[in-house]
Amino acid sequence: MSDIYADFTTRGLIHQTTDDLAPWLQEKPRTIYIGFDPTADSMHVGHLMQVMTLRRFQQAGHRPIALVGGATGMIGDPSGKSQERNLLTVDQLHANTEALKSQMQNFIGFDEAGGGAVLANNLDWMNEFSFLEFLRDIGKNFPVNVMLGKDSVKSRLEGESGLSYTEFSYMLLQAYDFVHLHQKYDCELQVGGSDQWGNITAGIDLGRRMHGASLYGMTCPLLTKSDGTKMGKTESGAVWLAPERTSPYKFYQYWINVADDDAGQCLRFLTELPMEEIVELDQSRETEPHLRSSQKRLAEVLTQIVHRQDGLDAARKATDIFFGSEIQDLSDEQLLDIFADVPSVEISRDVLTGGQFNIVDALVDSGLCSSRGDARRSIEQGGGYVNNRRVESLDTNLSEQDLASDTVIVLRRGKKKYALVRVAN
Ligand code: 545
Repeated sequence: MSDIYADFTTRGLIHQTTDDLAPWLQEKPRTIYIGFDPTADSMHVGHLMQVMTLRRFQQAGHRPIALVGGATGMIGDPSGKSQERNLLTVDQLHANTEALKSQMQNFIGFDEAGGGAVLANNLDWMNEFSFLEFLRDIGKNFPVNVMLGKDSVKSRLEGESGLSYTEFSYMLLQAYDFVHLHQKYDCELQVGGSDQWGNITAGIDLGRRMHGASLYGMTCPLLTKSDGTKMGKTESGAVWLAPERTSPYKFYQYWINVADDDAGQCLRFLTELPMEEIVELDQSRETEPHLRSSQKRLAEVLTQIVHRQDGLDAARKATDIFFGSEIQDLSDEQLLDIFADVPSVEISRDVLTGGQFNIVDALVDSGLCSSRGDARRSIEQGGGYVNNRRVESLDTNLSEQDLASDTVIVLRRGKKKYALVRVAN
């Protein structure tokens, strides 16, 4: 088996482990799990690292279990949270669970029947328990003083907001999952972000107390930017993995714009590129930073994994359009996504069908030119464009043929200043 532990180490993917896992992972295929609570209907960039970690285990010949926390999501993990969470409704949790399960399949080839990777939902076994049974069989194994020593609890008790009995109990549920997965699938290792250490070790203790089992734990560093802030956040919110929430183009652009200081870490933590290539890219950031080779490679490989080849093609096409390639065969949605931040002017369809909207007026009305004189000069100097095609004459009137999609015409002045003409329906 390939030395996956060595690969993790060189990539900086290991924060803490309970044991020296290197020989143990080399010895034979192991079963490993990571849990994801259905707090949303999609993962975002912050969770990408963990799914990629599961994938790495699978590619190295181990068996991953992706657990979606239909039960734990009902409660809410206090780890890393400074305040009590609001409970999600049962309907919401159900919808989120289904969405996450289908998203997981983009990353991991599940084949439980064939002895391969497993997609599990802890509601399936937690639903079987009565409260009394759980307290008697599981709760009895948890000394409260140990629970009070966990970071997730300690930091809450020290802070202002405290925590409810409900969230206090969360670690019992996650601990029991580990034991259940051990019994059912011989799962021996739980992985998570560094915030999960307390819950992982709670499961290890429970397994030993209940069954004398030897279980292992490993945490990864959390993905943060060099300035200490969270990776995967923009002004407009999180960068999601679901294309309905963050388009493949926006996703691609996020990586294209990653800071040089963060690119090395992203390449190591998130991609499957070999270390030799990553080291070359590190060098390229030093000697030829203007090429932005790291960012381009990151954007390419991550968009391809998350959005497949189709998504990558669409993202590239959109990027080319933004840099001036001719616009055709796009939808309103795609164009509005590419040109989300540019000014626009609305006209009625009659004006367009009547062929009365002169290009000079269009450039002024859309805000691209300050006056008709300015617009005329622009066109005469070859700096006026419709759908990235140069406007040859001042007499050009916009017509329905100029629609690049159902309702959008794209105007450009000079190299990069864009505006949209939108037809009101
Ligand atoms: C539940 C039951 C288990 C084992 C684990 C869990 C979930 C765990 C937890 N994990 C986080 C999480 O975030 C929401 C995901 C939405 C798609 O809360 N108690 O569920 C994050 N996790 C990945 C990493 C993490 C962690 O999914 O472990 O550290 C983030 O990097 O916060 O039996």
